[in-house]
Amino acid sequence: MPHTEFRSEILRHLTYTLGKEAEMATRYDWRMALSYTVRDRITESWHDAMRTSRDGRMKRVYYLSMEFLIGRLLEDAVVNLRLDKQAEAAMLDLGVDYDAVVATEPDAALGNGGLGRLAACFLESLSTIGTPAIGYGIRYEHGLFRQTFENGRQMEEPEDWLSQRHAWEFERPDVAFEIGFGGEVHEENGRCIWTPAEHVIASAHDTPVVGWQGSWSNTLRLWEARAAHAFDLAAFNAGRYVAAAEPGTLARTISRVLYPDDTTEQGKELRLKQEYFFTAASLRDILARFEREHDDIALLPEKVAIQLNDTHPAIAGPELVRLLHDERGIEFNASVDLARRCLNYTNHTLLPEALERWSEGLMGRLLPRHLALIARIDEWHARLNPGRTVTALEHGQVKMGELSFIMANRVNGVSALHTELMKKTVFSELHALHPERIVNQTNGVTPRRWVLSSNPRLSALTTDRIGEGWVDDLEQLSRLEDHVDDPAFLDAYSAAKRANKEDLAAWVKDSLGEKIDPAAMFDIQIKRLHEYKRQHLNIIETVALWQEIRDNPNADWTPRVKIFAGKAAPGYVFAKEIIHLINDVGRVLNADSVTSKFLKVIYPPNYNVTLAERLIPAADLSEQISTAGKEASGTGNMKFALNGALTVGTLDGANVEIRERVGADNFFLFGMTAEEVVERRRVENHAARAVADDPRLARALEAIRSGVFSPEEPDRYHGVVANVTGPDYFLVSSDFSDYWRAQREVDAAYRDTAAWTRAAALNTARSGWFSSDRTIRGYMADIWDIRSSRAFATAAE
Ligand code: 6GP
Repeated sequence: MPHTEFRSEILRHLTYTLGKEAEMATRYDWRMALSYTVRDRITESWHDAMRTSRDGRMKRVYYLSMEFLIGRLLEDAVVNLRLDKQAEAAMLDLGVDYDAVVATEPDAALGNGGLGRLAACFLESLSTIGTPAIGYGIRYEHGLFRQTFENGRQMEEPEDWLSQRHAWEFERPDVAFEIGFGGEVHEENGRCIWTPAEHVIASAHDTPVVGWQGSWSNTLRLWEARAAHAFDLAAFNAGRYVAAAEPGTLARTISRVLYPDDTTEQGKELRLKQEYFFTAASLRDILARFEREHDDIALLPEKVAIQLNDTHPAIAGPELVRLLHDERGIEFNASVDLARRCLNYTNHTLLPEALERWSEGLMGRLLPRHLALIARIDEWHARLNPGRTVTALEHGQVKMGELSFIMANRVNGVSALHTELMKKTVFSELHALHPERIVNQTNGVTPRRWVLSSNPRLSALTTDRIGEGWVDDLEQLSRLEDHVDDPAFLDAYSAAKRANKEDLAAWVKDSLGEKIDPAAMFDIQIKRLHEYKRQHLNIIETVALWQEIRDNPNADWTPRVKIFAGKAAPGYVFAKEIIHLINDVGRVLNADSVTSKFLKVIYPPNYNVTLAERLIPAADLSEQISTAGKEASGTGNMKFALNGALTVGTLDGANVEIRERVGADNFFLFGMTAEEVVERRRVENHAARAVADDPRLARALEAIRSGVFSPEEPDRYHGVVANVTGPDYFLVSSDFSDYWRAQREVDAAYRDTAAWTRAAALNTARSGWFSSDRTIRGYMADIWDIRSSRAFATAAE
């Protein structure tokens, strides 16, 4: 379609949907008009996809997740529909700056980190592959908090992406379910009847998720909580206006905020309510759809594959049993069997504090029927597996990991190492009982967002050399290997990287006022703040390097810019101290006239998907330095490798697989293995010994301890230093020397520009396996048992 037609559609939406005159339209108006125009293009393929799934009675994937970290949607949709040229030309014709308009879209942060972003990549890949799927989650009014810094300290402000209209969603007031809490259970004619004390309405909002080339779209269905009776008229008439609105306010609390924590259980009743709320609504929706299309409930496992994204929707097990047994009268064992054959569980972390547990008291109060069903599920499981007892209910607690495992057809880890550790540690007993149940599906990322749209320069170069088949068949990137000894290709590759770095430098100057040199190595660590991710190892090494440069300022240092970004959970004091320390160190180093030409520290606030899209294409070095055995997989590590950053990393999570693929020569390995970590912890005073053995580490820690970076409060970092020199559970001190060594190898390697560029290009060429399309195909084959999708249909033709 010519862009003139596109332009008139934009104008039509501006006039009739937004009710604005072109002369008076703001950037917001233009963005909305453009978004509606693009959305119209998705809607047809979306309807086609739904009709095809319905008419073909196709099996569907239901991805239940508390988090979908979708970020901005406009550019992604434009790129997937290949409308970029038209959209830009149309906006130009209208005298509107396309990029500025795109930049006004709020970043939808309905998630914390890896788990939520993975869910978003999966939905996009499911659409690209053409597999019928619905993502179910919560339509949080406030996404992840907005981070600012006040004198280097993290401050949290509420995020309010919905203060503007959300252009992509369709409200479905008619798709609503009543979700109950509390109350009583009684028996009638041998059947259990649960009479909840309280009800909340879950009402649906649908966002189409378009795949590559727009040929298939799936749905993201998010539930909003409303009161069953929003308004107390009697109270209002009595003049009690606030009290009159209370029922509505209380109910809405459930979908009000995203819990700002990705690894620790929030022992909050509200959290359990949120979990049940969205899980129960989704299951009812799933059964209603199934019953519209089929009349034999025995077909359920053939037609419905439910994926539980971590344990947050684990209540799905007992809830599905309740819907089948209590509400549909299916015999208990048959109900459990049916439910179990539909359900699958992905584990995303082995950190003990993140494995959800609820007290029996709370569960009994909020979900009395479910508590009883969990006990019966335990009995059922024990009967089938006599002799050994692993139960979900234990010592007055409901263990959601065990419950998910017992109720799942398949349980998966997210990298090879993580899956093996799952078998050996948290789920060793259940694994012994069900050795076929645990499978691995190493994570992946969508190349449409993480290369094509965010790194247009690299994309154009790649397409120029190998054609554009790589976009939905990422392993084709391997064909770039034929070019890595072609100087013209290497020049172009490094020119693209350099231009991305210049863009980033300009943005840093504009937004933070700091000047950074695009010729310096851009060394980036971006992720949630956590001790296991060891941002403190990185900043301590930075301090040690700064000290050496000061000792010897005339040496030929390799210039570096250390870039950090990430949020700490508001209640995680230690993580917030690390942020503060990084900012304090940055303040001193960036002002040091002797060293700052060699070393700077930059920490842009409010890390989100949009910022990641800006930073990753400009990275030279990717920091993946977690304590081995702790990072389940990582997905940022994959995005960096694809975009031609070399990794400095430990043998943890998917780093292991990245290194295997890109080659040991193109990866800077350091640190203890997961097994060595366990051994090292047993060594008495391991941290003190490490500090005694490494004068550089000792000196850096002493500077931090004595207030060199916090003269206004010299003992500010006593706690941090005491931790790293004392218990040091995450082995920062023990891994320091080897990290230092690896970093100096990085310095030397960076100086050989040609060799570095070749290694970077090899990272791109060999990372094609890390596409979420490959991951989704793995789930389809090993977990969901789905062989019919548009992709398969085409292959069969
Ligand atoms: C994260 C893991 O920490 C990360 O390693 C992995 O790549 C990602 O999940 C996707 O699998 N875990 C979470 O975000 C989380 O909240 C409960 O785990």
